Amino acid sequence: MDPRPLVDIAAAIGREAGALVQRMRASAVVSFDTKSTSTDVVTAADRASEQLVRTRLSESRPGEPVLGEEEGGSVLPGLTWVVDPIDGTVNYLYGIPWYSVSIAAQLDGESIAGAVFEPATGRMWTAARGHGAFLDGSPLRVSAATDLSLSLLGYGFAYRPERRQRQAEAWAAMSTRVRDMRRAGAASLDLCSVAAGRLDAYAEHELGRWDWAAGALIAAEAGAVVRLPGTAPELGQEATFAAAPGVADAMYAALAESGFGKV
Ligand code: LIP
Repeated sequence: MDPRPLVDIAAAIGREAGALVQRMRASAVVSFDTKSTSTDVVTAADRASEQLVRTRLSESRPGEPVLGEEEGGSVLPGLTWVVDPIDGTVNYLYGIPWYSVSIAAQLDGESIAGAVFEPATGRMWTAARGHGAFLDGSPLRVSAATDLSLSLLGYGFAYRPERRQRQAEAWAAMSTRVRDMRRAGAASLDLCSVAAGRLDAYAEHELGRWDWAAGALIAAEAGAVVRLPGTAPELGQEATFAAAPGVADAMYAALAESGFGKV
């Protein structure tokens, strides 16, 4: 299957859904509910975005299953669309312009096409498996970093307070191992940042498939070493990891030594 037409579909729908969430952000008080904890929010825009994406996919790819953060679903054998209607919802709620609409096509659970759209800037990140990664059509390549102590690490926190305390201890231990650290709040864009060399590495626990499905493919197609949940046992079963190849082994080992795998 040539994945490139699927990228075009994901990008077109992502751009339309992004325009919707941008209009909602600009024109209305953002109402929200909470999910797993009082800080795990979902806005009316999240729900409206996912409904639009589902409608457009049913029109362009009738009968293909969709797994979305707000309405659920399953990854089935064959092709499944994986959707995060707003990745970086807290940023969106606070008006911080670092959030995305992330849409991926997965074949038997593996991403083959992905588009991550930034509504606030209009930037479009894309990748098709085996065909490279792009930002607004320009090729992406990870950084040439080779020295862990001069690397920039992206990270994140889970929503549950008791786990955040343990994660903070691991991040504190990492802070003396790297140049610096960034917590930007949108996993899909953190993974795209690794693809663009804006981060040398990124790691986080408890991401949903919708958080990483497109961004991890973009990072991998840009040359990153990518370890998805269940494939990085030293970092914990729920860990997502991506890094420039020159620092990947050292970063992975440092995260394990810092207790990242035991939080
Ligand atoms: C978010 C991720 C972020 C993580 C947040 C949250 P959402 O996804 O993109 O990396 O730290 O806890 O999971 O909920 O905004 O789609």
